[in-house]
Amino acid sequence: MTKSKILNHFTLLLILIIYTWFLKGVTSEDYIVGDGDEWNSQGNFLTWSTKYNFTVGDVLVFKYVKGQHNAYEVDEKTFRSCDASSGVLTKYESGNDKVKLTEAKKYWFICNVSGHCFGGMRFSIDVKQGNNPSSDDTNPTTDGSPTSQPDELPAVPPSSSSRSTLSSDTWKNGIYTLVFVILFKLFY
Ligand SMILES: [Cu+2]
Repeated sequence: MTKSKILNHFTLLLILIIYTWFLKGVTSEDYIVGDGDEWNSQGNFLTWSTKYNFTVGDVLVFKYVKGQHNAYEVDEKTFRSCDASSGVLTKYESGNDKVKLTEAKKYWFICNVSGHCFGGMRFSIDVKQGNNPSSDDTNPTTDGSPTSQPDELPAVPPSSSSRSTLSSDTWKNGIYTLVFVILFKLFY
C-alpha cells in the first residue's frame, strides 16, 4: 500500500515537472537581442541567434542608444549585401524596439548605420510554429532538405538553429508520449 502511495507521489511530481517544462514552451518569450550586451557594434549576433529556438509569438527586443544604431528587418539578399537601398521590410529606430515574431519563417535583421552591418550587426533567425505538434509534423521544412542547401548560400555560413529546433521538436513529442503514459498508468 505505502509503496504504491510513494509511487503515486513520485508520479505526480514528475507530471508537475514535465508540465512546467511544457508550459515554458507554450508561453511566448521576450528576447533581448545580444542579451546583456544588447544591440551594439561589439556583439557577435551570429552566435547569439543560434542560442535560442524562436517560436511564433516570441518578441525580439532591440536595445541601443537611439541614433547610434537601428534595426531593419530585411530580406535575405539585403542581409547578405548589407545594402539597404532595397529589400527593407520594416525599420525600427526607437532604441527600444519590440519586434513580435508573428510568422513561422526566416527573419533577417541588420543595423543600417554605416559599416555596422558588415561589422557584425546582422543576424537571421528561423522562427518555428511552436507547440503545435500537428502542424509541426506536417509542415515540410524547405531548409531541412539537403537538396536546397548548396545552391544558395554564398557569404554567410548557415546557422545551426534549424537542426537544434528539430531535435527540440523530437523532445516535445517524447514528452507528450511520456505524459500520456503516466496519466494512463495513474488512472487505470
Ligand atoms: Cu549599429
